[in-house]
Amino acid sequence: MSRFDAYFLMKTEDVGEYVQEKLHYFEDDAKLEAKEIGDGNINYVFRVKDTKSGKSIVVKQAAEQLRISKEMKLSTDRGRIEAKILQLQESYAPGLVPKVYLYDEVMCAIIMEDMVGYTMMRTGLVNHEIYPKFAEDITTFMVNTLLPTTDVVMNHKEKKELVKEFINPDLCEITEDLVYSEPYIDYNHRNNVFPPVAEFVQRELYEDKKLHLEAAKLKFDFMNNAQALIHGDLHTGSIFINKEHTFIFDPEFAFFGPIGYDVGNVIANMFFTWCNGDATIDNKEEKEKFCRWVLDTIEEIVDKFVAKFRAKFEESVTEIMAKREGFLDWYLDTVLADTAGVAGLESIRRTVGMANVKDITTIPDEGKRARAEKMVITLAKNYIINRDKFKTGADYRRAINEVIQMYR
Ligand code: SR1
Ligand code: MG
Repeated sequence: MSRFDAYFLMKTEDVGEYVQEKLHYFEDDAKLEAKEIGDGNINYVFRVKDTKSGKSIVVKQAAEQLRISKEMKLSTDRGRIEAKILQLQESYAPGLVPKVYLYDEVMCAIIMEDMVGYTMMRTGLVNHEIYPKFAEDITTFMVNTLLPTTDVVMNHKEKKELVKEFINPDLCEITEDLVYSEPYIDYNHRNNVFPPVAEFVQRELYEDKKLHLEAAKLKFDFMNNAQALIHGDLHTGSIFINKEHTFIFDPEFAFFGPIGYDVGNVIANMFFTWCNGDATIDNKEEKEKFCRWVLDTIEEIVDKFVAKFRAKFEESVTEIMAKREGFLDWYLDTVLADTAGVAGLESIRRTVGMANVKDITTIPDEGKRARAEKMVITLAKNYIINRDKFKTGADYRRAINEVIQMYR
């Protein structure tokens, strides 16, 4: 009998003993220290370190109540989904996700590789760090993990089996509410609207019926387009990075959904970074350098994604009808339209919805923050309404430059 034979929410003082019981990773005489390092909205994340050898490991435990709101409850099955998808992603994109050492169904905990020497990307970006390899790594990750799980490549029966395993109703419901609905109609009264932009939000989001219709269409795409096994929450808080390499983690929102959901999330979150740099860097050259890198990266992400997607499609397509002339162009066009639509929805929800981002909320000057929020929302509406027109990195750059000019 062990005290870890029945679920309870661990505290820092439990985690060392827990790891020693479950895994032969540290020596028996290791001097273990644990620290809670999670800053997400949902789970508890501990780093356990042996002060004698310097080795460390991470334990992520799913609680029934969310950190962001004790009233929100979620099935702890998300831990199983996360452990399973991390193992699958490791096989498709080796080295780009942390290694899973163990998933414990009883404690709903994953024991995984500690990404030592890496920083959470959002934190690094808010400190205006530049990551030259990011566009390369993130596009490799997306293309290599997404395309192989589509019907273009995967055997259809095998894919249907995986769809069953990755049914993720509780976490999908969060996205359906927080991303696709509440930013337009605040029916749960949990939007966080920055008071200086309240009138703007009222007019531009709550009263724009044309926008509501487009958000509704995209919501039904999210719910019904089981295109690929997506990460489901690919923002800069789900990435650990340094100047040489990138790790993508935290895929607990994974399910079979539209590829554009992941790509759009990355693009939207990079523009929050631009807003932060533009509003908070005092030194002119430094600001120009950082902001230019962000825009170059957005452009590169789109173009590299398209190029790698085309190449991998050609090399790995197995489905007989998907090999017909013109299919790849049509298929990629739908992915790119979803990408722009989701970039818009993610931009809006992180600005006015329940789960905001530090890039925007830490802008200390009220006027600059309000300007940033208006820019994000204006750009986002363009992405959503004109989503069929965003096909290249240059299309994004043009739209971003237009909005920058508009708010000069
Ligand atoms: C209630 S959870 C709020 C948000 O945090 C996660 O990272 C997801 O993005 C979710 O929408
Ligand atoms: Mg997360």
